[in-house]
Amino acid sequence: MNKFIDLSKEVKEAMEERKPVVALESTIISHGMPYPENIETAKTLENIVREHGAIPATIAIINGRIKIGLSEEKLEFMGTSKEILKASRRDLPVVLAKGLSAATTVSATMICANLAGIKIFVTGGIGGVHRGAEQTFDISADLQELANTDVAVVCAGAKAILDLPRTLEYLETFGVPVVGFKTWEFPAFYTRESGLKVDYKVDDEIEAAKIIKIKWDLGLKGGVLIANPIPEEYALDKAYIDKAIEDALYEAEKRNIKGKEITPFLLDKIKDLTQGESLKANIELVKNNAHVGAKIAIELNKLYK
Ligand code: PSU
Ligand code: MN
Repeated sequence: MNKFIDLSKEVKEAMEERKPVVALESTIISHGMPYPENIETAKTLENIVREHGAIPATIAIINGRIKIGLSEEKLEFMGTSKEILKASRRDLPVVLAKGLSAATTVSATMICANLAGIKIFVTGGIGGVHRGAEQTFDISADLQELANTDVAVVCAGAKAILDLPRTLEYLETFGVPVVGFKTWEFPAFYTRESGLKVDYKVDDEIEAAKIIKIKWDLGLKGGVLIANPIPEEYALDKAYIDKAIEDALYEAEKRNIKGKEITPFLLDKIKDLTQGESLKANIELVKNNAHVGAKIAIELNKLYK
């Protein structure tokens, strides 16, 4: 194992026994949700993965060490400490060298998962091309990671805080398959619809696993994005959430929020503007992704045996 990584006992045993393992990110815990919902959700996700017979591996950096599999105490730390940075690819070496603690974004989680040999990663939404990127150049490092790192990501699409058409164009350019899970529409996180089509729909986890395996068997580097829409009963009304997003974006611009602060700022603002409804939807969609991700991990594991 890579010398910067500490595996939890549960994850270490799972890797040794070649059991299916599912990576989970920590930015959602430290910067994506308020306390205590963040920690409750993190624990629930782990349990969902276990119920299906896979092993959860929540990833974070604590005191300069990459931790794969977090104890309850460490989850608590990630969910409450004010000292936690937000680390994507560019931050990793600095955070390790300085012995700091950081939550890992989709990008950094993919890197760490790949180092540990974990192939499936469940999150809520990925970062993407921000609205106005033609001016700001703000394009999430998540997209380059999907282009380069061999980890499949299960998400509920991307939020309409982003420029979704350009996000999909970017993924196409960099050869990332975007596959709708039981849908032809690219989901927009809080809603099942975005008005944008995906190129392919899969009907079950077996088909998703096959696509992932064949991509790597062909020697094509990079990820596969499995877009799994929020369950109907938890989806928010599109007009309602779009308005909250517009208002949050306006507020961010007024306050000149930029760079890595913008995504957490918008998430928090949208939560306030919707009186917590967006948070509820967020929790339910990640749980749904955990169900699907665990089953894909199990199917992929079978294909490698
Ligand atoms: N989208 C969410 N919740 C999140 C994030 C995205 O709904 O917590 C986090 C993820 O960790 C993602 C990161 O990788 O934000 C993207 O940040 P940026 O836009 O700065 O690249
Ligand atoms: Mn950015």
